[in-house]
Amino acid sequence: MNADAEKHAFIGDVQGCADEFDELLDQLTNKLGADFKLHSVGDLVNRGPDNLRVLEQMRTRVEAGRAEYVLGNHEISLIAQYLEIRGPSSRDTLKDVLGSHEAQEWVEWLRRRPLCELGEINRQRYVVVHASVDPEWTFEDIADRAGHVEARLGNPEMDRCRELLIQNPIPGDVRDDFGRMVSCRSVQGGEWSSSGPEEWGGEAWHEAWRRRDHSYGVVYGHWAVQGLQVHPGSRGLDTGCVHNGPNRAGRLTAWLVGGDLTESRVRLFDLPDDDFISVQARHHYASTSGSRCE
Ligand SMILES: [Mn+2]
Repeated sequence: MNADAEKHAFIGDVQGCADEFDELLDQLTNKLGADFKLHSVGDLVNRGPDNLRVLEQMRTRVEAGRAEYVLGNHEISLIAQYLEIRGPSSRDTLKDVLGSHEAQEWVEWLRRRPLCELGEINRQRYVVVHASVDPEWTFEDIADRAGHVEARLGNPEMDRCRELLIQNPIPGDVRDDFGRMVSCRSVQGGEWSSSGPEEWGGEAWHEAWRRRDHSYGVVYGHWAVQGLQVHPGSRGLDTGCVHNGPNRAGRLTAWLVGGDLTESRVRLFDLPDDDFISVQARHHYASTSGSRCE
C-alpha cells in the first residue's frame, strides 16, 4: 500500500459527546478498516457530559500515531481555568477533567498539542485548524505562525504559557494569531471577530479566504450555526452535536478521504463531494435554541 492509499477521517467538534464519538468511530472502523487516520478539528471538550472519555480515546490514538488533534477554544479555556486565569461559565462542564487527580497531567498534555496540522494527501496540501486562518496567509505563513504560538503555549516554563493567555492582542502578533486560529468566524479588512457576520459585520473568514485561490485546503470546525460547509478548498465540519435540543438537531460528522474514496474527486477538495458520515446526537444537551454556539 502506498502512502496515498491510506484512509483518513476528519471529524468535527465533539465537545464531550463521548457516546456519539464512540458510535462514529465504530462506523468509521466498519467503513475504512481499523487502520484509518483520525484528524480532529479540536473542541473535544466542554458543554457535553463526558470530556475525560473523549480525551482518553483521542490520546490513545495520538500516541499510537493514528490520530492528529489540534486545539480549539474550549481546550484553551480548560487550560486557562486550570491556571485560574478565568473562572468557569455557567454552561461549562469541565469538572470531570479539572477535578480529576490527573488534571495537571491533562493540562500538560493539552498545551503541547498543535494549533494547526499541516499535511498532504494525494499530493494536495491541507491545513486543519479549529476556527480559521488569516485569508492572506500562505501555507508557509501558517506553519510559521502556528509554530510561534505552540512554542509559547507548550513552553517548558508554565509562566510563558500563562503570559500568552493573559496577553492583550496587537493585530498580527502571536496572541492575535492565536485568537484567529481558535476563535475567529468573521473578517473585515485586517480585523476579525469570533462573532458571525450577522452580528459583527464583515464576512465569513472562509469566503474571504476562498477569493485568494490558495493552493492548500482548509478543514475547520467551531461554527455549528452554519452547519456542514462544503466548498472548493474548504470543509467546515462542526454540525453541532452538543447543541442538540428540542428546537435544533445536532450531529457529529466525519469527512472521509483517501484510498479509493477520492477517485471521483481529481483533487482532494474538489466538488461534488458526498464522502461524509454522521451520527445523530443521542441526548438533548441544549435546552433552548438561543444558546450561543461556541
Ligand atoms: Mn470552538
